[in-house]
Amino acid sequence: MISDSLREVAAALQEASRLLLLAHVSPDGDSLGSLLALRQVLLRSGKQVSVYVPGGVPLRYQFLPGADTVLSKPEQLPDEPATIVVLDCGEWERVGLPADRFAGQPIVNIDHHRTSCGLGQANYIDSEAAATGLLLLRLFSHWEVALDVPVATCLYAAIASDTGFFRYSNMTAEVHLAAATLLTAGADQVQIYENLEKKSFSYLKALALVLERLDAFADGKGAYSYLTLADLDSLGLTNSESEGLVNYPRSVAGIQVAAFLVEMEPEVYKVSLRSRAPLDVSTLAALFGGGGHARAAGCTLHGSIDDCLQQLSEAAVRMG
Ligand SMILES: [Mn+2]
Repeated sequence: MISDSLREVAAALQEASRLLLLAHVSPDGDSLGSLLALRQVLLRSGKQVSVYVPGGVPLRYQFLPGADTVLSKPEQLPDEPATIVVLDCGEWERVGLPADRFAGQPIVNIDHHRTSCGLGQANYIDSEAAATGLLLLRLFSHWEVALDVPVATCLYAAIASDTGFFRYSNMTAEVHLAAATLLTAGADQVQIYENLEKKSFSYLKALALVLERLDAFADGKGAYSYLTLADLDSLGLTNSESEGLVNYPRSVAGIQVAAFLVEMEPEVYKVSLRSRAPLDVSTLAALFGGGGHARAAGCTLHGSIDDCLQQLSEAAVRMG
């Protein structure tokens, strides 16, 4: 069954001849796999397609077909008006470009974040879906796209990333069926796994520090760790490479909430939140202007690390 919103998005994309695909800052496997899968499919139907990822594609995603074509600096963005497609993201603040830059241009939004309300004139938002890659697979099957190895690789990487390789609580039968479809189309699961799991020397050094700092917060209800700008500097790590470190506090037995804080600018921390039921971290993140899913969300906090932790602790305790 095809929803009306999927039909509308499909029509808006078909009408467009020039498109600019965008996702969110600190790109993850779902956003990059989705961008590059959609790029391939649109190119095949003769459209002009640009993909923009602020700061470029992190090393472990560079194997994705088309990763070398991604624009990484705002000055590289094409001047001609285009249909703007925002994937895996529902807020302009997370896109990393001012919304008014695209005033008057058609906007299409495809996302699975619970806090998304639709940035575009055509929006396909399904907060129950495990990954944006899964939404694209639905779109491609509506279009009866013949999946080839590059598209299957990008979508498999997207879905594998957002499900922790098919282990998280967002897993469903549809996701397993999608994985089977993509493997049948030629996605190489071993190659994808090895690339996505690649770690740099500096990442592992950062992990050592993160584990050393691991501690409890919110009266023992939560576990956290953090990295400061000084740490990133001395380790030679970019803040986007710290993605995934929240899984260590998350794995502590008996906690309900996990937080990982990374300092983006002096006294500005990006906070990744994870939870086990019943605590809903999208509600916790929303208290600080952030958003996400019940089990995974994020926000930004201002102040010293101690200030930020205190704000989080108090809010988490209040949530009962
Ligand atoms: Mn996603």
